[in-house]
Amino acid sequence: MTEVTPIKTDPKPSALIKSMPDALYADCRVNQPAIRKSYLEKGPGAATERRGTDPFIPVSWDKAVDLVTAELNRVRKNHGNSAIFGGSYGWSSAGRFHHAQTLLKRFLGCIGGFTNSTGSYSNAAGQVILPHIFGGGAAAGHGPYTSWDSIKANTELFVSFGGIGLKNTQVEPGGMGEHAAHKWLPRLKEAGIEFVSITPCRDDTADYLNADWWAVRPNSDVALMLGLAHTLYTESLHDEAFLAKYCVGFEKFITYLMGQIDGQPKTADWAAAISEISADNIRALARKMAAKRTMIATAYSLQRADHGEQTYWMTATLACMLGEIGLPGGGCGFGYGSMNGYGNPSMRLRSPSMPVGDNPIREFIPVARIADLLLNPGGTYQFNGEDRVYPDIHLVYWCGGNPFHHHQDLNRLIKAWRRPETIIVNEPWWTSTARFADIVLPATTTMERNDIGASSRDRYWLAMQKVVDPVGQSRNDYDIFTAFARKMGVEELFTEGRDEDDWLRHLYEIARQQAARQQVEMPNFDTFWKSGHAESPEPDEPYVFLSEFRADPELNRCDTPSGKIEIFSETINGFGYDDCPGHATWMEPTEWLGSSDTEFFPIHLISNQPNTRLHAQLDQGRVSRDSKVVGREPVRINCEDAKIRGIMDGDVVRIFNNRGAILAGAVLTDNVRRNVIEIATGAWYDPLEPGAIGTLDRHGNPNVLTLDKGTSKLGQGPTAHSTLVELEKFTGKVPEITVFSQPLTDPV
Ligand SMILES: Nc1nc2c(c(=O)[nH]1)N[C@H]1C(S)=C(S)[C@@H](COP(=O)(O)OP(=O)(O)OC[C@H]3O[C@@H](n4cnc5c(=O)[nH]c(N)nc54)[C@H](O)[C@@H]3O)O[C@H]1N2
Ligand SMILES: Nc1nc2c(c(=O)[nH]1)N[C@H]1C(S)=C(S)[C@@H](COP(=O)(O)OP(=O)(O)OC[C@H]3O[C@@H](n4cnc5c(=O)[nH]c(N)nc54)[C@H](O)[C@@H]3O)O[C@H]1N2
Ligand SMILES: [Mo]
Repeated sequence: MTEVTPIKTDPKPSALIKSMPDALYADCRVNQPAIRKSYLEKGPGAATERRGTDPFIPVSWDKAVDLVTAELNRVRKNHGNSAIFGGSYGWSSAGRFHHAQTLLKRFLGCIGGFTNSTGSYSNAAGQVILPHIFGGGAAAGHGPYTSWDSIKANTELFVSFGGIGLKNTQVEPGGMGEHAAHKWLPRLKEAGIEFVSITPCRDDTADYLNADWWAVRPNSDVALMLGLAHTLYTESLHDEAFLAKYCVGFEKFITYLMGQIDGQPKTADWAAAISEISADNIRALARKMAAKRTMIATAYSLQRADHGEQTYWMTATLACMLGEIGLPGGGCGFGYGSMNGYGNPSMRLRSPSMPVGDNPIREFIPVARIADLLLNPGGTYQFNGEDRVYPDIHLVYWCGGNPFHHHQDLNRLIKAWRRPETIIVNEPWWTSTARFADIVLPATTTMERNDIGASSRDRYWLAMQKVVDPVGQSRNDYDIFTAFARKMGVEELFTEGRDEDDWLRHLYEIARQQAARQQVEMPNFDTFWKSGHAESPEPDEPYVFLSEFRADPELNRCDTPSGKIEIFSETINGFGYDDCPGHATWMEPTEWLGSSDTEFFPIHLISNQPNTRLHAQLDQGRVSRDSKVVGREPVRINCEDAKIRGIMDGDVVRIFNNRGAILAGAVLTDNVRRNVIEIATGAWYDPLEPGAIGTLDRHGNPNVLTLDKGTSKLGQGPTAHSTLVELEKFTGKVPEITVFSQPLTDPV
C-alpha cells in the first residue's frame, strides 16, 4: 500500500488518510507474540512494578495461546469470572465485524463472563444525565438531534458552547463515507444564520462562519447560562406556556436562580465575574435568544469536566425557558461538531454489526473508574442512584483501546496497573498500553482483512476490502479469539460456524432486511461488495428533536417519571448527592481558573481531540509527525502568557503540576484565550524512565497532568478538561523520542 485515495463524492476527505501507509508499515508494529521477561520466567504476578520496563521475549503463537488460555482458566477457577476485567474501552478501527472490543467481550462471554464497563470517555456524564431530563431512547446521549436541513431553513441564531469543531468532524465511530458537516456548515452560513461560539479557543468554530467568539473561562459555562436564564426570567422573556405544558420543576429551579436558597441571585453580573464575559454581553445575548429562533448546541467537551452533568442540564433548562424545543431549528442539541454525524440528515439505518453475545457476569464499572477499580478492590462508590462495590480484578484483557492514552493521571494509572497478576493486550502497534502489558498479541489493521464500515449517522455502508496480507505474524482478533475458544471448548458458541466471509454476508443481510422494513432498498451483498459501497438517500423530511412530544405530549410522553422534560428531577434529588442536586446548579470544579490553586498553577489545560490523529492512533503517521515542534506535541500558548514566561515560538516547554510533568513544543497564538493552553491528546507517552512513577514524559501526553476524578456520583464520567498547570521554558538537554521504535526485546 502506497497511498489512500478518498471516495469521489466526499465533500471534504480527511487528511488523516495520508498517514495510513506510514502506520501500516511502521517500525513499531508488533511483529510476533511477545511476553514480558519476568512474567515468562516467573509466571502471573511476577515483578509487576517492572511493567513498562522489562524487555519482551518473542514466542510462537502456539505458546501464546497455551499461556493465555491456561491463565484464563486459572483465574476463572481460583477467583471466578468477575476477576477478569474485559471492559476494554477504546475505538479500535472502523469496521463492524472486526470490532476489537466486541470480539473480546463476545469471547469472554462464551467462557463464563467478565467485569464490564459502561458508558464512554466521550460522553459519560451526558449519557447518564440526559435520560433523567428527556427520558431514554432517542435522547439517551447520542441523539438524533435536529438535523442541519432543519437548522438551515429555520434557525436564526446558533449559540454553541464548545464550538462546532471542524477538526472533530473528520471521524465517526464505525466509519463514514461523507464528511457531511463540511457540506452543511457553508449552507448554514449562506442561509444567514448568526453564530456565537463560546469557547476558550477561537478556531473551535470555522472561520468562514464569522462567529462572534466569546472567550469564556473554561468550565464556567453553567454560570454563564444561569446569567442568561436570570436575564430571561427577570425581563419576562421566558416562555411560561411551554414551561407549564412540557416541563416539570421550573418553580424549584427559579428559587435557586433568584437566590432564595443560597442568597445569591444568578444575575448577569454574577455570571460575568465567573465566566469573564461582560454582563452587558450576557444580557444582550439573552434578549437576542428570546427574539430569534435559536439553537443551543453544547459540545461533548463541556461534560468531560468536573460536574459535567450540569452543563447539559443547564443547556436543556435554558432551551425550555426559550420554549422552542420541538420546533424546527430551535431548542437544543448535544455533540454538533463533536462527531461528523450529528445533524447529518440520514435514514438512521441499523448498521451491520457483530453481536456481542451474553455476559453472564453482571459486574461493571463506569468506564472512567478503571484506576479506582484496580486500586480499591472491595471499595464502595456511588453511581446514578446505586451503591456499588469494586470487584477484585486479577486479570485485565485490553483489545482495541489504549488506556495509557485515554485515562487521566497516568502516574496514578501506572500504580493501579501494577495490581492485577496478568495483563493481556491485542495490538497492531507497540503503544504504551502494549508496553505495559505481560502478554502482547499482534493484531491486524483494517488494511489486512475484509470488513464492513458503517454508522447510523452516515448514509454509506462501506466495503472495506483487504489490501495487503497481515504484517509480520499478526492475526485478526477474530482468529485470535477463535483459537482460544477452540482450546477452551467453546469454538462453536463463539464462531457459530462462520468464517470472515460468512459473517460479513450474514451481518450485511440482517441490516439489509432491516433497512427494507424502513422502506430503504439496499443492494445485495455481492453488488455492494463489488461496487465498494452502498448509499441510502437523504430523508425527505428534516429531523426535529422532540417534535412529536411537542405535537402531542400526552400521546408521545417523554420517558421520564413525569412524562415531561425534567428541569427538576425528583429521582436525582432523591439520591441526595452533594455533587448533583435536583436541578441544574453551578458548582465550582475542583480545578479551574477561579480556584485558589492558581497561585501555583495559574493555567487551565485544555487537552482536546487532535486534528492530526484519531486519539493516539496515527501518531506515527506523517500528518501528526509534521505537526510536531522539536519532535514534541505542539502546545498552543497565548502570546501574553508566553511573553511573561520568556517562551518563544518553537521553544521546548515543560508543563507541570503536582501529578506530573511533560515536555511539549511551544506554538504562540492569539486564538487561545489568556491563562489557557491547549495541547491535543494522543502523543504517545514516552517516559524518561520507562515504567517508573512520576517520571518526565518527553513527548507531550497531557494525561500525565489531568485529574482522575468522576464528574459526580451521578455520572462518574472523566474530567480531563478540569486541569490546572504551570509551564516554563525547558532549559535542559532535550531528550530523544524513543516511543516509535521497537521496545527492548530479548531474543530467545
Ligand atoms: N486528556 C484527555 N483524555 C482523553 C480525552 C480528552 O478529551 N482529554 N478524550 C477521551 C475520549 S472522548 C476518548 S473516546 C478516548 C479515546 O481513547 P482510545 O479509544 O483508547 O484511543 P485510541 O488511540 O483510538 O485507541 C485505540 C487502540 O486500538 C488499537 N487498534 C486499532 N485497530 C485495532 C484492531 O483491529 N484490533 C486491536 N486489537 N486493536 C486495534 C489502536 O492501535 C489503538 O491503540 O480518549 C479519552 N481521553
Ligand atoms: N480529528 C479527530 N476528530 C475527533 C477525534 C479525534 O481523536 N480526532 N475524537 C472523536 C471523539 S472520540 C470524540 S468523543 C469527539 C469529542 O468532541 P468534543 O468533546 O466536542 O471535542 P474536544 O476537542 O475535546 O473539545 C472541543 C472544544 O471544546 C472547548 N472546550 C473545552 N473545555 C471547555 C469548557 O469548559 N467550556 C467551553 N465553552 N468550551 C470548552 C475546547 O476549546 C475544545 O477545542 O471528537 C471526535 N472527533
Ligand atoms: Mo470519545
